[in-house]
Amino acid sequence: MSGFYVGKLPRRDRWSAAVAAGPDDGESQLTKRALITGITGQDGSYLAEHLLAEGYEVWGLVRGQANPRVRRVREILGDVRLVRGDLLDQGSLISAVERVQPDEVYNLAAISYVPMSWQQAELTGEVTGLGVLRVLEAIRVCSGISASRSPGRGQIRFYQASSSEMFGKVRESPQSEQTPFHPRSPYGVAKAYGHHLTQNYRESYGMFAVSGILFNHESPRRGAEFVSRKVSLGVAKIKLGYEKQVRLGNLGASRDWGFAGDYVRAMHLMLGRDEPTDYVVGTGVTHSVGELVELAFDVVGLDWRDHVVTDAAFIRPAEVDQLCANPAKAASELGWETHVGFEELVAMMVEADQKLLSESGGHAEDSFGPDAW
Ligand code: NDP
Ligand code: GDR
Repeated sequence: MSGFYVGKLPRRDRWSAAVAAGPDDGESQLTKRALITGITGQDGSYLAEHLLAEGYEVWGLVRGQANPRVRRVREILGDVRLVRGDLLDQGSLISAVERVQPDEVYNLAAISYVPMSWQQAELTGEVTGLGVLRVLEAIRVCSGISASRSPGRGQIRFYQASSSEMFGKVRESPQSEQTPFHPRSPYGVAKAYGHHLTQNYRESYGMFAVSGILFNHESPRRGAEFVSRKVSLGVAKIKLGYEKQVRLGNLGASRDWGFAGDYVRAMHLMLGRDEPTDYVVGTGVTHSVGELVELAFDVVGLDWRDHVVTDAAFIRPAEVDQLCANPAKAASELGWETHVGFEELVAMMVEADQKLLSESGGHAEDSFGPDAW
């Protein structure tokens, strides 16, 4: 199927026409439409799969003239439609929202690799921070919302991908929706801006705009620069004889790690609530990087001490030492829970990378290389 398959009327007019046609032909019969920024990333792929399974029509925003990751999106997500746009370009976002006429917008796009945010701090501020403003403005302008004109029924609902990195040097543990922020990287600072701005658009304009404060979540689709995937790829390469060692930074840092497939369900649940509000999403259990490493080598029957080298090049200018979620609000109000535990997640990733490398002769297509900083 190609193009617009629900006719040429603008979205709001289609809703009016459906309501006018009577209760049997009303809103409930319209397929919901979601626009996802960051469709080529880990979460974009899992969220798109989830929404397609829920019966949504899913559109993904893709940047660039010939984005090489589009091929992977097409392989995993054949039914997703794509629209061009860039979080650096306000006009492109307005055009994308006008074209798609979404019911829901999920803003997952970001420069998301924390070390890169020190190397390209200004770009991180532009994409991860101001990009949120541009997406909110696109929705506001396309919806005709202003200080004197509130959104009506059927307004576009907005999800912002906030992060536990905002807690940074944590003031309390575990961290809840009430815990103050103390970000430790330009990335964390940019996310805090996007978080506050989302709240501000909710309060200023009455928009249905919410943030999910998500803790680390991983999968076999995780980028190779993040520690979980760097370790699972490293272990698989060592087991298969392609490498002898993996070089890592701070093994003492602790994170609350979960499975990405579980976390995208929470995003969708947040936009289905009657009232917009923010949620912390995590497991409530924390593990050190060292524990992750030991477990991953255990999966293939190797001793991590024979293969792991610590390298100062991977130590960050300022570290987030420990994160642990208090997901009580998400559990009680959204009914959200995890299905995949930490040990199962690590085994899943190591096994997936062994399969990937075995089938590709040692080449991991989406890898930036385990040494990439
Ligand atoms: P990824 O790094 O896998 O994906 C990031 C996405 O952002 C990619 O699709 C990338 O597209 C897109 N992007 C980057 N720059 C731009 C731009 N200028 N315009 C449009 N798109 C752009 O991230 P994840 O899937 O892991 O995370 C999704 C979101 O959730 C991010 O915002 C991240 O910061 C946040 N988050 C993630 C957590 C996690 O543990 N995974 C935890 C908490 C928050 P391209 O392919 O073109 O580069
Ligand atoms: P994080 O994830 O910074 O928490 O951000 P990452 O996996 O990069 O690091 C987690 C912890 O591992 C330590 N570490 C290493 N990290 C990397 N990448 N490479 C190494 O070699 C290495 N050695 C030790 C780090 O110091 C850190 O303490 C992720 C991203 O997805 C963000 O976008 C998201 O917002 C947060 O999770 C929640």
